[in-house]
Amino acid sequence: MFGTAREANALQVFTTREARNEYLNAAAPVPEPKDLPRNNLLLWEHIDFAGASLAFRDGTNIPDMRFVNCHCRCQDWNDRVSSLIAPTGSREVVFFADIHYPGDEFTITSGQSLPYVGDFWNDKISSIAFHP
Ligand SMILES: [Ca+2]
Repeated sequence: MFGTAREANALQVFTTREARNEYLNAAAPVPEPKDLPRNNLLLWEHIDFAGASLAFRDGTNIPDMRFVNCHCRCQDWNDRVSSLIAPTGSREVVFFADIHYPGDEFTITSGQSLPYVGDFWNDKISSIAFHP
């Protein structure tokens, strides 16, 4: 698809897929959702902060994502999260692949946002803990 006649009118021509992706990521970063409480941990079920979402107060450990209280209803968020934003506090947030904090884990720093948690972690988070 690269180097075709159609690209004669293109504003930008790329010789490799990597170069194109790098340009697109720099030119049009995924906008973060606005007007959200940034002192909360925010989770979404789809990439790019789309679909159903959850907000947790900074410091709220979640030992079992199968049972999340939301608007007085228990929801199953196990193996469901695809994008997230860490609260802008001083804590690190640790995500675990299994309930009650065992298994694989990854840590993000305060205020960090992930439009996509990546292929390995997509639909995999089962518990969440805040570093003191
Ligand atoms: Ca899991």
